[in-house]
Amino acid sequence: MKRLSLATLAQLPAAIGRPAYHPASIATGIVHFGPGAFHRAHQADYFDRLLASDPRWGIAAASLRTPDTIEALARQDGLYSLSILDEAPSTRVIGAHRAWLGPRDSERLAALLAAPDTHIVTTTVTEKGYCLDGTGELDLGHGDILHDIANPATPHSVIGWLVNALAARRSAQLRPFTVLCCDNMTGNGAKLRAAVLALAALRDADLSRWIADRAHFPDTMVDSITPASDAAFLDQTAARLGVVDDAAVQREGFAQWVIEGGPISGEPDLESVGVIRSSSVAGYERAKLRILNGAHSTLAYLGLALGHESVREAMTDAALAAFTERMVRQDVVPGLQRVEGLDPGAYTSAIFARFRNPAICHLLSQIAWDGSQKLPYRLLDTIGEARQAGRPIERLVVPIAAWMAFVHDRARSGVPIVDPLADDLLAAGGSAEGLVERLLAIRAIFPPALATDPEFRAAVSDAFDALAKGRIAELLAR
Ligand code: CS2
Repeated sequence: MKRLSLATLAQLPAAIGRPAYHPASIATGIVHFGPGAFHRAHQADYFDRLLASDPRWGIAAASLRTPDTIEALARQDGLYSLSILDEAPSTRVIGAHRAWLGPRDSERLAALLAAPDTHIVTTTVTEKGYCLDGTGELDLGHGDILHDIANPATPHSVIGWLVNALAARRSAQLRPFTVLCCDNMTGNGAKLRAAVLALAALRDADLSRWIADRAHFPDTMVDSITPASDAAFLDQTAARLGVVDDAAVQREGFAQWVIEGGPISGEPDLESVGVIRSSSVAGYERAKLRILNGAHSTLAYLGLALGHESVREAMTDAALAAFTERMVRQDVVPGLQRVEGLDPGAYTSAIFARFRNPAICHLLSQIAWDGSQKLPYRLLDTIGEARQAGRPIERLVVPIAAWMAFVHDRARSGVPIVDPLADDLLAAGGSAEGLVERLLAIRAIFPPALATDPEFRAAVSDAFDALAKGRIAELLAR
């Protein structure tokens, strides 16, 4: 079978959408770090629609670690298909990527980051890619950061790349680019900015001040359920397109991108393609992380324990679905601040409806990855605030205990855990005796105030014991 490329684009079936611009004639205005499925299905979709009216916003995609996606894009002239899986499914080809840079293309990447036409840098490197410690600040003991301090011109981390590129722009008397962090972290832009300033300050205090004064790192909220592209999906896509597409992605119809504040001069008009510019991104971000992602992680750890594979399957388990929804409505929503234009009740209902989308098979095991990085934003912040305000936590501790039981199960069975702290987790999770205390002692996950709170400790231990004794139904009835 032939492959998707500029040469085969014209042969695709009529039902497949294609770029409304000529991919070879667009300019590069965006550099993106981490071209995984979420970027290709979300930000690239917005830029693809923008390119129909403004050819300045092609993307250069950089992957600092894994070359697979980059190689697939290279084989396909940067083209890939996006399938929207909803009541009326559709597939269209995206041609927004104009450069694809792997771990060996450092010089080209540095040149693109320093180019006058590069106005925006976007990132989806997952929570762990920012090298932050348990308090959300740059971890100066992280191997990549130690490397970047010693070798500023050949960085390993995205933080090092941003500092180096901003230094080059300052030397060339160019404006800094705007950095849009698109990962699921509370205050994502502010955290990335603080990390960049911290590393820049170690190199040159004036550089750090220049970045602080001139560069923008708005907070963003990104949302669209994007299951990983497995072999079965790639086969179905090839059948639909009539050509092979190794970089194909799928997502639900719903997508949202909220960016803090208005655009500054020179930035693309993202509002024209549906991006929301808001002064209350923090509120949107918190609601999304705590309701959608918090419920996702809850369904993942409890659902896997109950033998379910996907979110939609877990949602057919009446006890599990009802427990998760009760936890969100009664324990998560009361802790959220009011956000203009966002009704938490209706928002929650819409999210649970999305989880039931029969066209999407989103694996719980995918959501269970990187629990150590996700739980703080998704559940522990809610629990910490609930304790301070005297709200109940008896339901909120159940997913935390379920994550601990998941770690224990993996440690006993020898099935690897996908998590940057996997070694620490497996070491702590071997024996059930004292496991809760050992995991609570990991400072990169549990803030001291929570880890030493007797009521929280007792509630987690109690829920973990119940899970260990197979009394999951009792917990779900809470
Ligand atoms: C999921 C998210 O994998 C996960 O942990 O919770 O990727 C989720 O699907 C997205 O944040 C939805 O916007």
